[in-house]
Order: sequence, then structure tokens, then C-alpha cells
Amino acid sequence: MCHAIHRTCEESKPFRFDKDIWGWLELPSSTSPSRLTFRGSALLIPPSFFISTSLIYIPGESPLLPAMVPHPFSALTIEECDIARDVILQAHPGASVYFRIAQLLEPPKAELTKFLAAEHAGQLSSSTPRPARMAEVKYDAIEAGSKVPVYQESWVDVGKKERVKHDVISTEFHASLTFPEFHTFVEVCEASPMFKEKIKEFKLPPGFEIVIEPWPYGGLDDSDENRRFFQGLIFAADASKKNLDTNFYPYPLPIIPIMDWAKKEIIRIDELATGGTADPFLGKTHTAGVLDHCKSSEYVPELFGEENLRKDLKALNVTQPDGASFTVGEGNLIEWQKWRFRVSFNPREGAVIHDVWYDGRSIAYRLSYSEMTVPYADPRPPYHRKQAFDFGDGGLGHCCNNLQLGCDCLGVIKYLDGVVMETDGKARKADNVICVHEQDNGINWKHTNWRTGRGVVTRRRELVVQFIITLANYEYIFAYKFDQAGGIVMEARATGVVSVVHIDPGKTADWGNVVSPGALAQNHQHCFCVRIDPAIDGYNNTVVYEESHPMQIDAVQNPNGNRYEVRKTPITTSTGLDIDPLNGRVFKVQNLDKRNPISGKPVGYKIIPPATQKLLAAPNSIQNNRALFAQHHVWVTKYKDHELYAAGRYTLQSRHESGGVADAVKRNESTVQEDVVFWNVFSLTHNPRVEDWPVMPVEITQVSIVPSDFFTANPSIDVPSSKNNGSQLADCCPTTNGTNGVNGHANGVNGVNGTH
Ligand SMILES: [Cu+2]
Repeated sequence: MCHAIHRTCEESKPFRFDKDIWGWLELPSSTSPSRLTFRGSALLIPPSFFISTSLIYIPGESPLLPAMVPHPFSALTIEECDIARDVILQAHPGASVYFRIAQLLEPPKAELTKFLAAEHAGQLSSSTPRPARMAEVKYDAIEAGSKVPVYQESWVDVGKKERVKHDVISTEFHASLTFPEFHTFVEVCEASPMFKEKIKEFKLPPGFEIVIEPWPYGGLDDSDENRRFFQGLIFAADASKKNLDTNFYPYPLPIIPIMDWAKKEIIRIDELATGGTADPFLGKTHTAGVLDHCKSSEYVPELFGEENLRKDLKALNVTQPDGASFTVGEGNLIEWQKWRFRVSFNPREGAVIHDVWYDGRSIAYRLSYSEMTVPYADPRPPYHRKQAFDFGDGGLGHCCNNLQLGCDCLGVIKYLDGVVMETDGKARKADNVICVHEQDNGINWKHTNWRTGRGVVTRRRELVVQFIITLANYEYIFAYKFDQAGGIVMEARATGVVSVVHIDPGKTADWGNVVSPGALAQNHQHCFCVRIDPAIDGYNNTVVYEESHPMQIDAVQNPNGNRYEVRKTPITTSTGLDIDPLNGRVFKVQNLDKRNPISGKPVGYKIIPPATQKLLAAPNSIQNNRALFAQHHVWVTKYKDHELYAAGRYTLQSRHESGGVADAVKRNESTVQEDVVFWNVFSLTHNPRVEDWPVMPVEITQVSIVPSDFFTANPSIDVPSSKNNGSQLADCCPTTNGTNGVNGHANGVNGVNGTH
């Protein structure tokens, strides 16, 4: 039922616009023209206008339909994907088209920033120019009369239903892979007489069945023809357990079948050495009963044994009786505390954060996880080809988990959906690919006046925007965490099952660790790259690195030897740089045109890259050449539209990184008070532990982005220090004197006295 309204808004009181209400809204004339936030967009409106859930009508202007025009940052809708598909099909009449990826092509920044300026000034109106909604569509087309698929990419203006750009991509590059390609690989493998013959050489334990785990082929060898290949790691599963989730990874078989995609044929089966450090890199040392020494290790509770699960965990509930403190508006506009930003989802990068503001000041234009490569360090061929690019090779949109209420996050959670296009061009909603929730992360700030015992403490509340991907054996949990002190953390967690290969009984190998009998988890790295497109009080910024160096004793400058020198070096030209933890190197993105009124220094944000290793593969190795982005911890480039991917647009089967950050810095552009982009590469050198088996506990790596002379004081000083009424004394432990326990706080303060 609808409720018509004709009412007057009270000045400065928010008018909550509920579903099913429509009518004329009058605003006090003194406020004319007024600002109104409608579906996440700030609008400038006259005192009287017609409003409904999907429409604002201002007399004399054409009706504004914000609901039908997505925000320029919003991902493509299903309808827009359908239009893009239809335009592509019309452009290739009679062709067979195989769609790989369709996603929003973000508008040119110069155009979009004008729109954003109007949005933030509350001046959006129906006549504000909006950037065209553009789809970037990647597909193969087999034209009528041809049998050869040709990979191409098009830009489609969705509003005009027109293709505006079309490129046939050189066969030097390979299109990112799709899930159906993986399924085809499995089918071809299962049907292959060569594969069946090879499997017969193994004497599998009774009831065991073959499991094929498809992998990207990795970097092409010089001897490889530049064709599209797939490879697979082969395992065996104990089917007698009658549970599809039985863990097959403890049973690796020493073969890797290779499929030629064009022929849909297994063309070769690589036989894997199964020896230890002292054994040759090639040649067979295993016996026919290859799995005889392998042991089951289950993790799903029904196979692990419910009776084996620990029983002493009591409930820990996160309750938010008043609901969430954040709101999610139209166009995934998230407002929380003093933060305001948008979230979008695309199949290549997952969740992306746009247009980040704090307390009315801009911080960043765009934050994203740009790329990740996982090179394996087992020197025996063909393991140098075990190197996935988890963003570029496949696009992770299809690998994102459907997040589960009460499992992946606790508390009051908002889930956001994505849209992905299937290979037949059908767009579908990917449910719950992003979750947004608040969490408590211990103490934020505290001070106790030891003279009086009066302490003031505030909790560190964070807003988490998270997505999780499953890539065969591994899981990655990526999060953006916003805090109440103006800081952001970009966090990657690695979990899942470490990748294992077969090893003979009793042997060990320097390039890995035996994590289960017969299963060697190979050493590897996870090299991540985050892309930070800052906007510190505007888009023109400068990156400066700051180091703290010891100083010699000097009668004038350092008479007592306690002084140390803080050196600041601005990055004047696009370049790659490294961390230097021993000199405390931190990077600051500053706006040199704006000074902090307290310190007189430029306003800025400090980026603290984690102290991790760079890519370890040798210079000129194939692994290194295709991941040049991982040669430095930091890259500073000048912004260029659509330059988003650290290892370039095409990573699958690459021999050399092309169009990534290493190429971008070669433009030698000025980066002083320019629109700069900061890329941080960090890694997890993962020499597996037995404790990583059968599923590894998360390894966490974080990049901190914190204000540095941006504000005039601790921005979270206004966070209330309310006492949590849900907290209670533990009754877990026998106490000799309960009263002492209650006095614990005051006693602690007195204890400080004792140390002075
Ligand atoms: Cu790992």
C-alpha cells in the first residue's frame, strides 16, 4: 500500500524516506535551494518537488530517475550486461561467441572527478553531465565459415547500445581462463586413452578414484609452441568414505597431463620425480603402489570425527542490539562514522573501494587488490610452471565465495552481490560476494592518570569490507578495514590447503616440507600487489619517503649522541622502490599545496608496507620475467586511465610481464604534485610447516594507511568511552579472593608506581 505525502520538512532534521511513500515534499523556503541525499546522491532541489522511491520530479525539469541510472562507480547491472552482450552478438552476426568477462569500464578520471565534485558539493541535478556507462567485454568469436576462435575485446556504450572500441588481441597474449575451460580439461583428461593408460601404471588402494585438479599452465617454456594449454595436478580420493568432501590432497600422484585447448586433446603427460634432495631431478623412483605410504587426513567434521572435535568451547556471540552503525545506500555508498566511500565488485579484482572521504575530506580515489602471483620453488621440471596469477589468469569473480551468515563474519552483516557473465553471455547475480560488518579490535586509545587512577579508554571499532576467493587448494581472504582514527588497513589472509606433490617414503627435500606421509608441500611465495590511488585533499599528491638515520656525535649538532636524523626524499619521477626497515623507511603521500595548521607540514597519509621479501626467483628466470611487478616493494606511477593491473592485462601463459607497473614507470613521468598512484607489493614466503596441514591456519599480512599530519589531533579523541554492559567477570577459575579480582584495575595502576 502506498502513502501519499504532502508535508513540510523541518529544517536540519533528516527526512527518512520510506518505501511506498510518494507525493509532494515542501521544504522551508529559507533553505532554498536545498541539499537532499536521494539514493546515495546529493541533489540540489527547490523548495517543492515530487518524490517517490524511484523518482524525483522538479517542476520545469525532466524527471530524475536516480534508481535507473547507476552511480558511475557502480558495477554493471544484469540489464547492462545483457545490452553489452546483445551489442557484441550483433557485431558478429552468425559467429559463435564465447564470453569470458564483462565488467564496467570505469569512466575516464577527468570526467568522473567533475561528476564527483558536483556530487560532493550537493549540486547533482538532472542536468549534471554523467559519464557514459561503458562495458568492457572480452570474448572469443568464431566467425561464420571459420573454425578459429579469435580473442577480442570491445567497449560497449551501454546507454547508446553501441560498440565504441574493438580490438583483436594479438595471439602473443592469452585471454584469461574460464571455469568451463577447466571443466573441459577435466572431461578431456578423463576420456584420454593416454591418461587412462598412465593411471593404470599405479596400483591404487581399493576404493580410490582419480581426482583431477586443473591449473593454469604457467609460463611457457622456450620449447613450447605459443598455444593455449592447461595442466592438471592429479590426486586420488578414497571413494569408500562415500563423501565427496573427503580430502584427496594427501594422495598426490606423480603425473601432470597437458591439454592443448584448440585440439581438446591431452598431448603429453609429464612424469614427476618423487625423490628427495639427493635424487635426480628427472626419472622415476616411485613404485607401483605409489600411495601405500600416504595417510588420510580429513578436515570436514563428519570425516574428522565429531567425537574428535574439542568440547570445551563456550559460545561467544557478537550482539549488536541496536543494529549496525553503518548504512549502505544506493550505489553501494557506505557511510560509517566519518567515513564515506563506495564499494563495487568486478570479476578481475573482486571488491574495489572508490571515492574515500573522511569527515568531508578526500583520502583516496580508488583502493584495490591488483594482482597476486604464487611461484613455486621446486627446482625439478615442470614445477617452474607452477606459478599462478590469481587475479590476472582467471579473474576471480567466479571464485568468490558466497559468504555465509554466522560463519565468515560475526555480528550484524550486510552482504553485497556481484554480477558475472557466463560464457554464453548470460549475466547472473553472484550472491553475497562481499560482506560489510563492524568488529571490535581491542583498545583504540587509553590513558590513566596514575595520580587519581582515572582511566579513559576507547575501543577500536573497525568497519570491514571483505571478500574471499577459493582457488583450487587455496583460500584468500581480502579485507579493507576502516578505523575510527582515520586509518585504513588492507589485509590479505592466506588459508586453505597447501599445494603438495608426491614424495617417496622416508625422503625429504630442501625445496619443501613433508607435511603428511608421501605429501611434500613445496616452498613458494604469495606476492600480492595492492593499488592505492590516493586523493589527499585533492588528486594532486606527492610521494615522499622518510627514513630515520643514526648521527655521529658532533660537538655542535649532536653533542650527546642521542640525536638521529629524519631524512625525507620526495619521489620526483615514476619509479620502483624498496622498503628499508632497518632505516625505518615509511612512505607518505602528501599534498604539498596544503599545510597542517598545527605542524606546518604538508597534509598527508603514511603508508607502511609490511617488511616482507621480494620475489626470490632468479633474474631472467621465467617466473621472474612474468612478474616484474614483484621486483620492487613500491611503485610510484602517474595515473593513467585503465592502468589497474600490476602484472599487466595478460598474465596467462605469459613469458614476460607486459603493460604492468614495470612498464608504467618507464614513462618517466613527473610525480611531484601530480595525480600519482602508489602500488605496494608484499609477499608471504611460505615454507610450509607441518602445522599448515591439512588446512593451514591463516597467515596475515597487512598494509597500513594512516593519517600523518592530516588532522589537527587524534581524530578518534571523540569516540565515547562507554562501558560495555555485556562484559562480566569470568567464573572460569577458582579464585582465593574474589574482591581482589574486582580491584584488579586499580591495583594495576598502583603497580606502575612501583616501577618508577
Ligand atoms: Cu602458501
